[in-house]
Amino acid sequence: MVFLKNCFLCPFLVIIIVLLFFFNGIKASHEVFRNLQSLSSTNIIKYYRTGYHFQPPKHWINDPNGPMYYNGVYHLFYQYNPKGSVWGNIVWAHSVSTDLINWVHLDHAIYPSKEFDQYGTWSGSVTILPNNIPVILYTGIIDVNNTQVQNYAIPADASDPLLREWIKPDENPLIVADNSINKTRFRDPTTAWLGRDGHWRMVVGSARRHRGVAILYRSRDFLKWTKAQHPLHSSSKTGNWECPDFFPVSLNHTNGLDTSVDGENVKHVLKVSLDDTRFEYYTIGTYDTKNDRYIPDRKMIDGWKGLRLDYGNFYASKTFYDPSKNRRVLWGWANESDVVPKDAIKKGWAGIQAIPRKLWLDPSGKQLVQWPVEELETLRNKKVELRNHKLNKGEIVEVEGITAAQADVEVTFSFSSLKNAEEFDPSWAHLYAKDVCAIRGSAVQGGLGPFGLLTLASENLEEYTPVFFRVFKVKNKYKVLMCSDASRSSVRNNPKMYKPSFAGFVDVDLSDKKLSLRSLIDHSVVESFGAGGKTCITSRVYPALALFSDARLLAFNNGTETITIETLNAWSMNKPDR
Ligand code: DQQ
Repeated sequence: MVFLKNCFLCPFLVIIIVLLFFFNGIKASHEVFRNLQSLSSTNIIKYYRTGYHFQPPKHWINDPNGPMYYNGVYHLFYQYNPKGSVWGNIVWAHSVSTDLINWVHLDHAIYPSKEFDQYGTWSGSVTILPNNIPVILYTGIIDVNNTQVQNYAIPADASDPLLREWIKPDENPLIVADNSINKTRFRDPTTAWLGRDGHWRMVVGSARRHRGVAILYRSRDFLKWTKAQHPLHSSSKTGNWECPDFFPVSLNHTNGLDTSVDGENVKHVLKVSLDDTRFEYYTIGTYDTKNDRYIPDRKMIDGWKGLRLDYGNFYASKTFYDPSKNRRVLWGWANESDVVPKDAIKKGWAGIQAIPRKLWLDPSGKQLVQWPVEELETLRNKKVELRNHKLNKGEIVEVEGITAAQADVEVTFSFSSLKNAEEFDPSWAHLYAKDVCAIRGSAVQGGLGPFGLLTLASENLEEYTPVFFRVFKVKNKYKVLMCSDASRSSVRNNPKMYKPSFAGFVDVDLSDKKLSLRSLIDHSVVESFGAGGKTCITSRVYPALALFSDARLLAFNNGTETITIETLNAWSMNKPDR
């Protein structure tokens, strides 16, 4: 910090950080390796497979598609390569569950078979019509140039409790791009919502040059769709919008709302996935139903620096309304960080889904809050606790007695004063949180923090993934940084492995002088929820030493202010039965 003050190299540092950000090793979700995409793996490497996160027995997965609750069963479809461990040959794989935890894998629901999808069946959503028939809207690829159209599919037999077979009627494609639309950036239809005029609406992600666009369509009968004169929303310089998600949230309570709800005490959320950088952002705003436009609230940042559902490996996410528990549930794809295709082929699989999360509007109206679905707690097994444990500067404490490689840990830290918070260097003002975390990591001693957990740590701390807070002073206010830092997560010598210092700021009231953290640790994933789910970060990591029973879990403090672990509860997590 002293070094950074009056530093003539700082402008160059900032440029380097910005360049690193855009050329960060994260490749487009579906980088195409034609020679590898049908290379089936015979050997499945077990040590990075997760214990309780969703993943099929082998091969590549990406976006969650069309999640829904229908007649007592949860359905999760997802982009899947049945032939290999890199992106390609994409079908809609289909799994069902009655509790969001135990899943049964069924036959693929949708796969290329017709002229209107013969080159690909890409992402989309489900809408349950008022006659209780679920309809899938998905993107079909119709030629080698990746021309995209929007199609629909319906259950062959809606009385089959598992909806095993889906048919693609002859009216397809439902929507083709008109001349104003870039046909290769026209995909991922949302769940449709019903307006008060009795017409359906849905949006398709797209881009006009470098302006991200949510193209709005309307339909009376769900079959004939007409493009509205204006998009629902667009934003300059954000590039192609993938997997848009548009839904209402309540200003009064944490329950979810059905996608068609609007009116008093309701705000709307638009989330988009940015093709250019592989992260997502969302805004909260008003849905002007008269003009069919979405208007983000004044203080929302509608672009790269906007709010994120998750500041880590999390992409192409999608929510659905779960009427059985009156909640809105979010699914997101936690992509791999070992970005070399060779690694995926060696593993025999790639990609997992993050734990489904309940999501609602924070009472401030300024952001969303997320929390793992309560069903996850049924997997909690052996529990260990710490109470009122003090951590002075440089101290660590081990959380012993649980399976640290497959665990759920909830901790509340407290401190007696904010006066030791370090100054936030003004030259960081334009940096992303993750760049600040890269400069002020867990090993850099601070004032109030860094303190937090060392997850997936090896015997002699050669490897660890710290998840921690650091409190800064900015004028008379405080700024809380939360990091999930993969930079020391593996001693494996793979220069292509992506080991970012993921981070987000936490908008939290510190008047009670407490900060809470929950981390779901599962072999190659650490999924963390700061301050009750205000800031969420998922890291994918590949330890070489901290595997299975060799992994350790610790709490640490590397700041001058003494930190108290008020409560720490940690559980070994069971594997779901199925
Ligand atoms: N993945 C799908 C596309 C979507 C992208 C293809 C996002 O529909 O835009 O697998 O990861």
